[in-house]
Amino acid sequence: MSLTKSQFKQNFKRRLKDDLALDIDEASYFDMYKVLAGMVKSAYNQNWHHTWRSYDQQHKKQLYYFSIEFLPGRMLQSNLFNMGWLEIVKDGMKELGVDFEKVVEQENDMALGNGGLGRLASSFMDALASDGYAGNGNGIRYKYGLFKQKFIDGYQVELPNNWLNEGNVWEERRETHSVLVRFGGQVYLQPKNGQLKPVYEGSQLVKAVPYDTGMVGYENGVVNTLRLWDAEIPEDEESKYRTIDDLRRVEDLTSVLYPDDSTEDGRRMRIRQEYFFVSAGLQSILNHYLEKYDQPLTKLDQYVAVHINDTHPSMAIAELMRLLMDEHGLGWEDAWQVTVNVMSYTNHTIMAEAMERWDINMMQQEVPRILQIIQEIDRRFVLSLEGKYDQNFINRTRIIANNQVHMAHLAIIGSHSINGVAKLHTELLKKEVLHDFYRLYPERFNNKTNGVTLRRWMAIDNPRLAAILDQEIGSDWRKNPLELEKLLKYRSNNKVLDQLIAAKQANKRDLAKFIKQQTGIEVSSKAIFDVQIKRLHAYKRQLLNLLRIVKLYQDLKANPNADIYPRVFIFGAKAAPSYQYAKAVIKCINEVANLVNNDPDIHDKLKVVFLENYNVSLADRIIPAADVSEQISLASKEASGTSNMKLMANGALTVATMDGANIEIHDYVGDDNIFTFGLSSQEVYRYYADNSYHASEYYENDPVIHRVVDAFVDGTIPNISMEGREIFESLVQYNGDQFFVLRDFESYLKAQDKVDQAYRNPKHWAQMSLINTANAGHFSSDLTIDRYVDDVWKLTPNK
Ligand code: GPW
Repeated sequence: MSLTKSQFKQNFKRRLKDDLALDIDEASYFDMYKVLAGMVKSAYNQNWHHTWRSYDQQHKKQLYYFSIEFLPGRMLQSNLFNMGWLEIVKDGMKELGVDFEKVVEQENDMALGNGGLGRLASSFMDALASDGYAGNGNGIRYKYGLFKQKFIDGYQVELPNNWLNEGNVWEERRETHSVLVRFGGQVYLQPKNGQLKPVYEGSQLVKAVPYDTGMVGYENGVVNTLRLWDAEIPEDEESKYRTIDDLRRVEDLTSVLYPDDSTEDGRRMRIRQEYFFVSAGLQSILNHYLEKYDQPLTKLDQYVAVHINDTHPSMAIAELMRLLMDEHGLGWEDAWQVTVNVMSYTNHTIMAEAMERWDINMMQQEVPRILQIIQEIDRRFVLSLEGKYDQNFINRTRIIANNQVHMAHLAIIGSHSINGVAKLHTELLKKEVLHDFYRLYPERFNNKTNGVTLRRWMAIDNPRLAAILDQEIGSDWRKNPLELEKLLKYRSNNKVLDQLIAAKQANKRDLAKFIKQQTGIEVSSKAIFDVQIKRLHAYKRQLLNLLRIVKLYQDLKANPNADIYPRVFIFGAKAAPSYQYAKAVIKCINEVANLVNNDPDIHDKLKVVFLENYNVSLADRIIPAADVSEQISLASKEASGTSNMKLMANGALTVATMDGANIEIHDYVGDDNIFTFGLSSQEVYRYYADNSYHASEYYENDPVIHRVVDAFVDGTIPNISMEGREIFESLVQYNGDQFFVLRDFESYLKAQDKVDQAYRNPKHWAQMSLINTANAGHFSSDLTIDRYVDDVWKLTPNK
């Protein structure tokens, strides 16, 4: 896909004319975006075609990554970059007098995910293609992506995210690959040719239409497929859709992404969504396998791996059983063996409330045949344990209990591999949360620490840093991330350290400008840019950060000359619309921001900036400019975290609890290049065991905590009477402070004091920062994918 600058300029102008009948000076930025994206797509379509043809011809084993969320963000720059065109296009646009950034900004984020889980799925798509593996995505083409967040009077307001309204240049509707998915009705089993076959009454068929998007590998000619499904009424079933309700239930299947992160609100529509994309995906996999690979289904596991990203796609286990038995005539034992060998499962949380359990009656109504099969899996599972394990053990591990279907149990029993997403997380799964299953299937458990797309977060988003790296260690780190370690040689090289300082300064100036534009707030790029970007959740403890800001404010009010290094606190976070506590925290952060930013006593010492609508493209802007990365979840609660990795790669220093992947970051960079604090996960578990944590004691006995917590109810922070009360109560009520905010407060303050001191020595700070960047290669999703490929999916790379 080679292209020279003059070719690009010529083609671009010609296509503006051919496609839109416009000269460059008549075209809007949106016109230019569409034309440029169109050029990109026609250029990779050849390779896309090649890629799938070569998989089919070689009968290559293919992975299908099933995920109810994908979060690629904007794709124009990443596609250009992966094709090796980005620099040429940037230069060419400049010569044409076009502001390239404005063109880039025309693209709506593809925001079909909530947070880390969805972003991980997309970074895996990039890594699979870039490492040259046959790995495809399977998901839902939501009409509305994750809601747009606005702040009105400091409150979060959710607006619909109609990302498709101006069309989506990247996708391709593949009508001929449509399949039918059955919902509802009654199902009976009838003997037929020596097998029991289902007979359906009163069920409804929905047409699933795939929309495919090319997943372009980095400079290797590979283009894999992300297949997202839309729901339509089948042409010859129209007579069965009589009521508005019937119509709506089909529309709803793909209309909106559920905005809950880590909690399950147990909605009927969600079950239908899950079954919809799982059934459609598996049908299309089997159709393709039978047609193109022409092998018996008993060998499916040699050619197909299906990965389920958390439990949302776990009905895939029962659906594959159904297809193999009902549609293709396999017996239970054969089908089960194939299914377990094909399926693998990643768990992303230890929090019980985030574990999906579906009401059995709801499943009976929506997916009766699937429930039947799950009941049979459960029956056989129980049978296999009887006599070997006691009744309690069986009741704890079986899939169906108390009229609920426990989806994680289904996922574990039906998969050959179960992994956590960071070392600690996997250990906790084995020792605590899934211990019973670990006893049953120790060989199935393995760890796969998450990774991130360093090419996006460093090479594309932080060109100033990338230029320094290229000059000093060469540009191979893009393909081989561990090359970043070569940077360690320069840890005492003043020239390099100065360049790093200058690059960070310039990035901070860019962000400061953006902040001014978005919020009107003036921030100094000389201050420490202290960043916490992630979903708003109690366990992630944005409140801990906020309590410290309130303390600094009180300190400065009491002593305006207090020696505090100027700091800008930058937040980005959405709260699930139904999550009242999280929304109260947002309101409080916004009101503290108002208070602090407008108090003349504070000068420039503290600024608090809560940027609206945190999403991938906002992360693209914030991350290169961060000095400090807040990773302060209560130990044991954050399965991995991934913003910690992106931020360290960009040279931010981490303030970290020993949680999730922070522990591994700490292991790589060493104690001196990270600021750790807080309880360990063992200490947290000990508190649980003896029930000995009482937050009120910290409130009563620690005068600093007392004063800070009181600020939420004594009028210090204006306009938060309800929300301040809610936060206050959540902390001090009996058995309050579920996430040990007050317990970790003092230790957090100490860690932050060290940050404050360390930042005063710019050279030393730059050195620590360099060490973080140099170690970030370990957290590349390319390497994570290599480990999945070797241990779990057993794929071979493409030539
Ligand atoms: F609850 N994660 C997420 F486990 O973003 F399903 N959404 C979710 O619904 C869940 C987990 C679920 C996150 C984890 O909280 C984070 O620690 C992890 O880094 C990320 O998934 C990717 O593994």
